[in-house]
Amino acid sequence: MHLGRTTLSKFLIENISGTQDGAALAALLVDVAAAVKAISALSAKGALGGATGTLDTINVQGETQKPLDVLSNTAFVNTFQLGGLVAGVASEEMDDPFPIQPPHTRGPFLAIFDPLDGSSNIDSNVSVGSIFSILRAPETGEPVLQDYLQPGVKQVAAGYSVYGPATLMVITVGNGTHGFTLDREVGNFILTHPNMQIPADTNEFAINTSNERFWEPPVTRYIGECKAGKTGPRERDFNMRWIASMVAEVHRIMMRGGIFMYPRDTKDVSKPGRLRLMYEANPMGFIVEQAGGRASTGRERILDIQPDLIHQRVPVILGSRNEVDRVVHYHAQYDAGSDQPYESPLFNERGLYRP
Ligand code: AFP
Repeated sequence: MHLGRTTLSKFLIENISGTQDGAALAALLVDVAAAVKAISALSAKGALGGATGTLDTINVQGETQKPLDVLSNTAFVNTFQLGGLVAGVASEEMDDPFPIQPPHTRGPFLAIFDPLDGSSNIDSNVSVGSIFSILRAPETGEPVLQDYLQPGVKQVAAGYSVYGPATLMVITVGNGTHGFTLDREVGNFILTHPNMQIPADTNEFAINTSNERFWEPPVTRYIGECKAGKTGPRERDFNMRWIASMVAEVHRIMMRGGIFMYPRDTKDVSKPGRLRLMYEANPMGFIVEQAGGRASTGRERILDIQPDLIHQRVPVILGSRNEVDRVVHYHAQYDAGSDQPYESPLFNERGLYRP
């Protein structure tokens, strides 16, 4: 069923072009869509387009790069460099932020992105995606590292794309979260999911349970209660998913609810989490909150974190607000040394946490 033929461009003109920097932001998001289309075409070619396999290069994360990682990064960097709407970019695939230099024109924004999220899934043809975050650039001059290190609440736009059977873009500019599907025949993104809302409750959790022995007690408690199902304190059965592509997990949650968890664990105590704040947790946190969900580290709202490093990692617990609130409550109880049963006075008879 087509919800009409509102294109991304028409949507942006109608919804943001009249706001501060709105016209420039709308143009920037159209540029992002162009990069997404290019990556979608590359991804769809698979091995025929040289997008699979492994390179002999290692990125700043210490991860072996895939050709599609590098091709996607190039697509975004070229788009931003030629678009004249950003003053600098930062990427999962680049050690340091990259200022836009003459003869290219600088613009009023900074773009921070994970050009290809879920790289471990490329060769197995499982959905991957891109994630982006847009911040305001300094009024004048070349941006320096500190200019990028803004908390998530400062984002002016964020979004992700999913390269699956269909290619989708889901974006927010702070007035709700909206989904667009690529009509490949004409090359337009069509508004198919206006005002997305995440159900407040869910029976579905997503976590990499191979890390269970490294979890903190509140996470072990929460997942244990989910696995106990009808016979346990939650008195209902849960389902589990783990795709290992954050974009695909988040999109499933946007469509039917759920809780996604990559919590702090003791597997590598030098890393407070696996996921990166600036180009995974912050943009996804903005998108999820704008759809009525929550995004927390378990101990604080992700969008409130003051970043220290461009590739900083954080714990991520996001999705259906009543479940995220419950996990946050369990962390608070644990940190306070309280061993109250889960039916704490804060939870009503249905076991839902009431602030
Ligand atoms: P890659 O892009 O290196 O595949 O990492 C993807 C990711 O950052 C995120 O998209 C997944 O949710 C998570 O890592 C999967 O991590 P595990 O491989 O440890 O399950």
